[in-house]
Amino acid sequence: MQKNETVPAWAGALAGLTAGALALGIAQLVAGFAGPETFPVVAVGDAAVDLTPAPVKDFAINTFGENDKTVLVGGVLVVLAGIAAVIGVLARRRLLYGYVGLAGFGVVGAVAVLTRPGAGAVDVLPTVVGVVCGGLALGWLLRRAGGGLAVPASGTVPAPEPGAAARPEVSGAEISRAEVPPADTSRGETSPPEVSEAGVSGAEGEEVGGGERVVERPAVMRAGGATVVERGFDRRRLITGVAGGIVVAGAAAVLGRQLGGRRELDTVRGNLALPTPARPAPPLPAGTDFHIPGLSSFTTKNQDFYRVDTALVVPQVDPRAWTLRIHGMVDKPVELTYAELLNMPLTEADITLTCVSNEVGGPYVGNARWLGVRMADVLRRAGLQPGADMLLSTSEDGFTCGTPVDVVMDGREALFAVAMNGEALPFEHGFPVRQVVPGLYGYVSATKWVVDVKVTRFDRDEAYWTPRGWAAKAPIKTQSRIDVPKTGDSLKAGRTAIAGVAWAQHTGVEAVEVRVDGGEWRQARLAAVPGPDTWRQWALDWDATPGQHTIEARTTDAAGRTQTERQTPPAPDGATGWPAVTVQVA
Ligand SMILES: Nc1nc2c(c(=O)[nH]1)N[C@H]1C(S)=C(S)[C@@H](COP(=O)(O)O)O[C@H]1N2
Ligand SMILES: [Mo]
Repeated sequence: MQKNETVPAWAGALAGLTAGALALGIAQLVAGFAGPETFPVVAVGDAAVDLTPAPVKDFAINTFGENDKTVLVGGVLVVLAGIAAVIGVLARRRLLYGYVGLAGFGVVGAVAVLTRPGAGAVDVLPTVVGVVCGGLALGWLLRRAGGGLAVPASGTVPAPEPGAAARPEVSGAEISRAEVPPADTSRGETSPPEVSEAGVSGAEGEEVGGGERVVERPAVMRAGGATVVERGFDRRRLITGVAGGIVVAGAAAVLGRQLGGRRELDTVRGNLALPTPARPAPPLPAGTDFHIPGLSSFTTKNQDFYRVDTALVVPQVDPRAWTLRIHGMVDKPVELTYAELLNMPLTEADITLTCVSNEVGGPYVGNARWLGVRMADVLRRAGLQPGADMLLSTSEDGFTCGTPVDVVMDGREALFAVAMNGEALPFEHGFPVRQVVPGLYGYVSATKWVVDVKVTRFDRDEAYWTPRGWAAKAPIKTQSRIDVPKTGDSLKAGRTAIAGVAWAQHTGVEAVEVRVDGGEWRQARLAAVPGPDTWRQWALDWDATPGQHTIEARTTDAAGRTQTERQTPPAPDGATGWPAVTVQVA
């Protein structure tokens, strides 16, 4: 069958490259679930390493050193790109050639994956899905570049049928008035179109094999009563298609890498053996928890712990590659690996973390048992210079906290924490290392995924939230929260519990008082606490009488300061006011 190639070679190459990129992107995405070793490029690279004669290998290692893997994968990609371009050029002639080429790709990839140690049949999934998507993309792009278009014999274009599948002859071509340049139609009328019965039957016969034609002059074929005009090369539609394909390929690859990295780090995190602390926390005293239904438990489970950060995707930090750098106004800068950090004496402590954005009565507060190295120990290694008053800590994703030096050095359990409630930090809570400083709001102290601490001065440096309208220094304000009953609850008249939590970190909660409908303040009973750095449960029995009632609470800290009644919003340095709930009693 005669083929007219008007899609230029460069366009075919571009379509081939895009299809190849899409195949790899999708393969990477599927490999994100199936495991990084199932990504065909890696498998081919590994196989190539195994098949390479020793002298060549030695040459590569000597020449490229630690980069030899990168060079190898880069080499595989360059070869793949070249082949993909050739496949695209050939596919202009017959799409089938393109499919055969891509299938060849797939076979090589699949063989490489399957011959890796421990491979199973499902490991070919990334390769297969990738190649299929690449094939679909190739056909779609070449059709876009020069596809057919159905027009009735009169030469006018039918309106699009929404949702209706196009006839096989025009599959892939968009039937729309706007898509037909007026010149095309007139050209089709002035120069008698080629009417080719053979072409029609050929097209039908080749449908499965992908025999779409790409012809130069608009050709008209009669097919099933409709007339098909095949247009010439359409550069704009090719380029937009290529751009779309590249975007999808890139997004799939990035997502796949994210998923894959997460999977691998899950294993690393799960296999970490946490050292026993040099200073273990004593067992919790009896009676830290009243176990009243609806009352926050003394220790917040990791999966229930509030999460606040600026990270759109949770940073994936490999503890094997992690280091912590202490520099700035220090005698000698220090850089610690994860193993070195774990070799230092570890401290365990119960600490309640609070977010400055927490409204009165809000959920952004939680209490956990943290394990970590005292920040003071690490800082003393570096040697703090006089005049330094700020620790500017930076997370792996660039977030920063500014923490007062005197607070961290005053003996409290300010930690570079590695574990939370007996397990390595969850990714969301800063794995592998985060800061926890009792008494300071999270945004000025609790850097997750911390990698760098610059010892500096508040008059020289600014942390992330400071130019955004939040105070540079922000000790946690004494607060209380009523957990039961909740606003809007309907209660039965009679004895009922009013209970909640209260906090005054690093000072301690001395008293919580409760009043109903603005009446007398009554002392709540307080649960036990291990120290001054955690919240404290409180409870009071109340003889509820029918009607609507408002319950308020207020906390007094161990220094005798009662939380203020004055209501202020969270910005710039934490909300104030008494918590209140309103309930109906029947
Ligand atoms: N890297 C990083 N660390 C961060 C933040 C952040 O946005 N990025 N937010 C801080 C804030 S505002 C709070 S309140 C605490 C919350 O810690 P959590 O998510 O573990 O509860 O983390 C702090 N550490
Ligand atoms: Mo926060």
